[in-house]
Amino acid sequence: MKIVLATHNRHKVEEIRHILSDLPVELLSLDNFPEIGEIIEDGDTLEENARKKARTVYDLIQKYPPMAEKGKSQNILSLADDTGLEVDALGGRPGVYSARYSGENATYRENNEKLLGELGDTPLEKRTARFRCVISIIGNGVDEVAVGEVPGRILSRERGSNGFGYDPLFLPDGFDISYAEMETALKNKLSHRARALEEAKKILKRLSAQKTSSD
Ligand code: ITT
Repeated sequence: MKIVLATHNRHKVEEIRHILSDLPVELLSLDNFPEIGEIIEDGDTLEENARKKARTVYDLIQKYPPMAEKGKSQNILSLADDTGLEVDALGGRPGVYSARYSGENATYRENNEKLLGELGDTPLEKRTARFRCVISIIGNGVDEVAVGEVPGRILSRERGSNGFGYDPLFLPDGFDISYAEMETALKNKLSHRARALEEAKKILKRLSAQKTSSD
């Protein structure tokens, strides 16, 4: 079975590759399909966006010459995630708008600065938040969703330089280091994406068993 990771975010590709490395599947990324450009994420929910990304990529690769040969695309799935940071003191924002919180094409730094500004001097105990990751898996007759969440708090200054996005501001519950202060292997073990991918793995194992029994 082949799985195309429907994301242009190289940090995500690395995380997902690492976490799925024990599955007997071939992982392809959008680097294998250079014609596929940015996909507009205009859904109202993380699930809508994840499904749109996975569906768009799945439909486009059907037309891609090597895949369009009869039968080749039967064995392929597309997997996308959409992730949001939900901050309780901000009524759940930025949530589905996490990528463009401070405007279209915002940098990670600009988004983090906006978050710090909006939270102002809110005390740490009231800076509760969660990362929520929704994964969509689309294939021939397949449309599945897996979800993973990690609760935590938003720090009052950036800490650490690993990871990406809001990692330097996120203190997961049960830890006194931010996501960005963690070794990659630790973040990959406990993150929202890791949790969603564990669920996704169960789905992929079930699909692969069904496929084998119908071959
Ligand atoms: P794709 O849509 O191409 O997959 P993206 O970077 O747009 O990549 P999302 O829409 O899923 O990713 O994520 C929205 C934003 O949430 C993203 O720009 C980051 O700022 C942040 N984000 C996502 N996953 C994160 C993580 O593991 N750690 C920190 N921030 C994250």
